[in-house]
Amino acid sequence: PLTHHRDQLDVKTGQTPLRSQTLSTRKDLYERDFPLYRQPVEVGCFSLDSQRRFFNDGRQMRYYVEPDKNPNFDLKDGYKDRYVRRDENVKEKLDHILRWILANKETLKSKGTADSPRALDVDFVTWRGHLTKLLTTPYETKEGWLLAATKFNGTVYISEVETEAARIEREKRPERNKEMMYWGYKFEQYTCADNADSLPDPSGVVNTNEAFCTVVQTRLADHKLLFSGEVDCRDKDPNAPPPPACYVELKTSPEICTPKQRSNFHRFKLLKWWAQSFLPGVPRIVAGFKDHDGVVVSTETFLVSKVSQLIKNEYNCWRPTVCMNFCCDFLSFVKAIVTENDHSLVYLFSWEPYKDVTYSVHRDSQYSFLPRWFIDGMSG
Ligand code: 0WD
Ligand code: CA
Repeated sequence: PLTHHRDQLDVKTGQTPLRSQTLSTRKDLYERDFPLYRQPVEVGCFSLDSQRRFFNDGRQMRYYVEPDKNPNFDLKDGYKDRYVRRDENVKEKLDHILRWILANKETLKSKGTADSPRALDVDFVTWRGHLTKLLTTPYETKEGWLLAATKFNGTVYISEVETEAARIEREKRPERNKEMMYWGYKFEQYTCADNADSLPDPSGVVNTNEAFCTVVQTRLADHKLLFSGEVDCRDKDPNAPPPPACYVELKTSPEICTPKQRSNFHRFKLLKWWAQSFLPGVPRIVAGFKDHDGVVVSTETFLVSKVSQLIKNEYNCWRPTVCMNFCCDFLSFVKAIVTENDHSLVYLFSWEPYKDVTYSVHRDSQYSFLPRWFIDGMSG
């Protein structure tokens, strides 16, 4: 299945190795039938409170309240005096997911074999956001990525490592940029209520430590996946379909005024929005379109299942099948490389635009990310 890896000749033997050591990201290699992607099933959820403390429940769930079609939401409101920002210097890696796995290990563990006594019945554990980056890789021209992979009890854990370029960008982020990051959270506050029968409270504090995350299980071709993603809110109708079908993703985007802007929105932004929501099976995206002054002046609902039709007439556009086939082949590539079961061993996969995916191996390094409490907790 790994036919398009670049074959490298071994310098010493002059032979082509059994499998090649890099993976191409060229779009045309992934233009084939859509791979099997099983309907994602929610197997649990967790919450992070205002102090970023973990709870194995849905206490941070919020409820979608449909805004006016032409609202007047001032996203700048509260930035100076009602904003508590999560500390981005704290690298949480997979910790919250690992906590959730530990809390639910008895229901998750498969029967096991003599080789691996009580393993999870999945091939990969990761964040949804990491998979989103993989899906969009064949179309990405600006930002590369680093993904650390470790095999433990037969499951490969994948955790992102911040690239040097991303760290530099983050540290020199201009003030205007920081404020615009707040705008997205402020839009959530205008459209989400804490209870099914209450209303949004735009006079409150925006605290980005708070999060509600779904944990889903699914399969991409022969890869069994368990991943978690942050969910903005759910349909407040108690008769709405069960999760993840009742979830709603909220987004903001600059107002579209010209055909060129519409085309760019379809070609670049909808790719990221589609990939992020398609993965966990979130069916609906509600977009707030904002003017230059940070005021949401219109809203629009996008059905994830209709996005591919929406972009069909766009010249030189992205294709869902390329995204999914690349992700699938990347996971096969990882399976072929990450063979040693060792919690202190990290295979670091790296990618830069216009290059192939490569990897390096690191033992007991700064990259090790499975904490002691997880290793011990899973063995006990
Ligand atoms: O360690 C890391 N490198 C990362 C950790 C990178 C990305 C996320 N995280 C963790 C955080 O614990 C967070 O609670 O991921 C959680 C969210 O995971 P996800 O759903 O897999 O991430 P993603 O799909 O990229 O983002 C979903 C939402 C974002 O909403 P928009 O509409 O902007 O896509 O999660 C928020 C943001 O609101 N978000 C984050 N929250 C905390 N830490 C982060 C982050 N690094 N990135 C996005
Ligand atoms: Ca969002």
